[in-house]
Formats: sequence, structure tokens, C-alpha cells
Amino acid sequence: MPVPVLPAPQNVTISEGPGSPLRTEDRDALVASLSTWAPRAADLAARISVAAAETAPATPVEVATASDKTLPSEGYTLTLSPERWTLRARDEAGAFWAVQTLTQLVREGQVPVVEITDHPAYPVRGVMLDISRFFFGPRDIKAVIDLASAYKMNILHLHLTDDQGWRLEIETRPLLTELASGTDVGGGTGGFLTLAEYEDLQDYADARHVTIVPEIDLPGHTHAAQIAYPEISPDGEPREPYLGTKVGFSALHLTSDAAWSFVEDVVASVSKHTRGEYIHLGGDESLTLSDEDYRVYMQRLAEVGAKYGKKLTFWQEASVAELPAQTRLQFWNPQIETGHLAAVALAQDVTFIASPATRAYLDQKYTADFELGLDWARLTDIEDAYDWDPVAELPGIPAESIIGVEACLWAETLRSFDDITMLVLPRLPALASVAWGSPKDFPAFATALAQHGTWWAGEGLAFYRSEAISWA
Ligand code: TNX
Repeated sequence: MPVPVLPAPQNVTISEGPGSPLRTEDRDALVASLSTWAPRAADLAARISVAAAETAPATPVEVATASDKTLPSEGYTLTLSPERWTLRARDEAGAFWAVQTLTQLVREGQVPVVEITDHPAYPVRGVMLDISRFFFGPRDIKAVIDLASAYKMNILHLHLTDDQGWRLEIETRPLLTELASGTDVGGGTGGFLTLAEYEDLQDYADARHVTIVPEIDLPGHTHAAQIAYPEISPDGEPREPYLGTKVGFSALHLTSDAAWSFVEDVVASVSKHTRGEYIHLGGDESLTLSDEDYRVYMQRLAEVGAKYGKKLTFWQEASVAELPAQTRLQFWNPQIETGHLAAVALAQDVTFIASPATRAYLDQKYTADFELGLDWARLTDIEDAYDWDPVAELPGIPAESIIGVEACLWAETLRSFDDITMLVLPRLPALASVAWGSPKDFPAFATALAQHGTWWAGEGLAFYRSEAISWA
């Protein structure tokens, strides 16, 4: 029986000899102590040995930790024998992922005598949550961070602004949250994150080795901003809240001083309050603009974006501009003409994040009659989310330019946390397996996933019982 660890580690060697499997007594206490622990490498030895001593008093296990610079970035090894558990990691992230693996092993109650060697294939492993179409507050966002980091994802991309609502306080532009945050798609009461809440979320994410990447979507998807500040719009006219789900109909004024001073204020504030290296400035679906207007706009936006000390991420459309060094482009739509992206990868200092909507969009329905989600890209059941290769899905883009995978959850059809988990589970572990570069083995994945389903049910998490999996 393979270990039920997801994403599956790169190498697992189980010994069937005497003493295997190891029985861990009082596993709930051990799981709780591992999962509430915000591990930093320095704390590691102390915390785990306490847990081990409490857990298996009959056969005390010595727990040793070591830093090992020969391991790859974020890599770790875990060696579990009847006498001794040894965890080696190169860096704090690796130690943290090792503990996630250990937590999943211990949950079974039967830990095999095993040697695990593991590291991620991609340094950028993201989950995107849209809190503009429907506002999800700090409690729900934290629960999404918990899920992401349990599956070794290390970025939470927050889609904070769109036509339907502005969701982050900007000190210099108070009307954004006063006038443009009070609705959701279809009505609702909306909401927004205060800067104090944004700080607190970054603390919470940091402790779980997740970095928040905030997105301010420009120049399209800006109807809500234009309610607050009509002078930034093309016609200066007042606007009413938009409760529908159309895309591509809004854009800021392309050249006015009012519109650009708005962009400067927002980018300055978001850069100032964000701890990670990257912010995301959108650039998708500006469908009212000519190609040339769009290119000129994005060129200027890239320059403004880089002025406040952050590196930039954009959706793939921004590839028509000349971009600042180390910009990341997020590939999302294979239906847009993508032939030039290979040349962009070679000519500019940019890398690509793979979010092909046909694989990595968590808002796509599993089956045609599924009640939540959209279906414009592809019906995406569990095997479709699991069985793909980023290099093959981004045609022509050199493998070395692809630095990660991001799973995107758009919120047009969502109304509750249960709706989030219905779409995220079970596909998040599948997409995490692609991002981590787990060895491909769908039957083994399916077996492990069934076990995770039992855990989700025990935690009261709603999830989709795909027919491809033999759930308990
Ligand atoms: C396209 S993906 C969008 C979003 C929608 C999504 C729905 C992207 C960059 N833009 O505005 O919410 O499709 O699937």
C-alpha cells in the first residue's frame, strides 16, 4: 500500500521488515500538534520531540532534524524507523513541507518504516481566489491558505478588484471601498479587506510558507473603480454597481492625468503594504481597446508598476509590451493567439506561470450538469486536472521559461465557503501534483485521494465525489 501523501513525493521507499508499520498512538494529538505548529526551522527539533514523546510513550522515538545544503531548494528527506525519525531539509520551506508530509502520514495511524526524498519541480505553485465577484473575508481566505499550504502550494494570488467590486482599502483613495465594495454578483452585501486585515492575512500566510500576491486588474475589469472615481473613466459619467457576469466591457481612460494619478496612487499603496516581491496588475480582457491602444497603455502601466519597488505579474495579454526584468506572465487562455509567446520568452527577461483554463481553472464545471461553475473552457473532472504537463500545454514556450503552475478560482457562481471547497476539492491536490512535479500515477493518486476525502469529510469540508474515485 503506497503512502497516502499528496502531492506524491518524488521518491518513497517503504521497508516491509520487522517493526513496519510503526504504530503511532494518540495520533489525533500528534496531528493537532503538527498542524497548529507554524514551523520555522529553528523550532523544529524542540516541537517535534515533544510531540513524539507525548504520542508514543511506550516506544519513544527520537526525532532528529538537520539542515542539509546538498538538497535542492525546498527539498527534504524524511527517514522513519522504529528508533528514530530524521528530517533533513535545505531551508525553512523544505522543513515545513516535510512536516506537511509527516502530518499526512501520521493521520493514518500507521506510519510505515520509510525513506522519503522530495522536492518541488516548480518554485511557483499558486492558488488564485477571486474575492471581487463575491467577497470572501479573512476567515474564508485563511481556510484557503490552510488548504493551499497543506498541499505544498506557496502562493495565494488574491484577485482584489473587478467590475463587480473593489476589495482592498487604499488609504489615498477612500471612495473605492466606501462606494465600490458593497455588492457582489447578483446582489449581496460585498465587503472589503482593511489594511489591518491585509497585514494579518500576510502574517497568517507567512507562517505557512505562502506568499500573498495581490492583483489590481487594469485597465479593464475596472467598472467598480469608476463608480468611486468617475473622472478616471473614458466618459466621466457616473456609474451604477454592476451585478452581472459579463467581462471585457470596462477600461480606464487611456491618457488622462486623473486616470494615471489614480493608477499611481493604487500601485504605490499596494506596493507599500505587500511583503512579497511580486504584485499582479492584470491586463486581461480589455476588449474595448484597439490592439495599439492596449499596447501603449500596458507599456506605460509596466513602467508605473515597476516604480514602487515590486516585480510584476500580468496575464498573458501583456506580452505585447516591453516588460520590466523578471516579469511573470500568467498563461490562461489557449484560445487567444499564443504563437508569439515563444518569441517573447526568448527576447525578454520574463517567465511564465501555467494556468491553462482547460486544466487549471477551478471554476470550470466537473460535469455538464454540475450546479456550480462555468463551462467556457472545458469540463474538468479529476483526471483532466491531474494528467497534464505545463510544458506541453504552453506550446512553443521553452521549458526553462516556465516557473510554475497556478490554480485559479473565479467566483461568479460562488456564494459560500462550501461552494469554494466543492470546486477546489478534489482538484487542488491534482493541480498541486502537477505543480510539485509528482511522478505520474493516476491509480496511486486516486487511492491516496480517497483517503484525503475521508479526512475532508471528517473536517466537515464539502467536496465533489467524482465518479472516477472510489471514495470510502
Ligand atoms: C476569464 S481568466 C477571466 C475572468 C473570468 C473567468 C471565468 C481571466 C484572466 N479573465 O475575468 O472570471 O474567465 O472563468
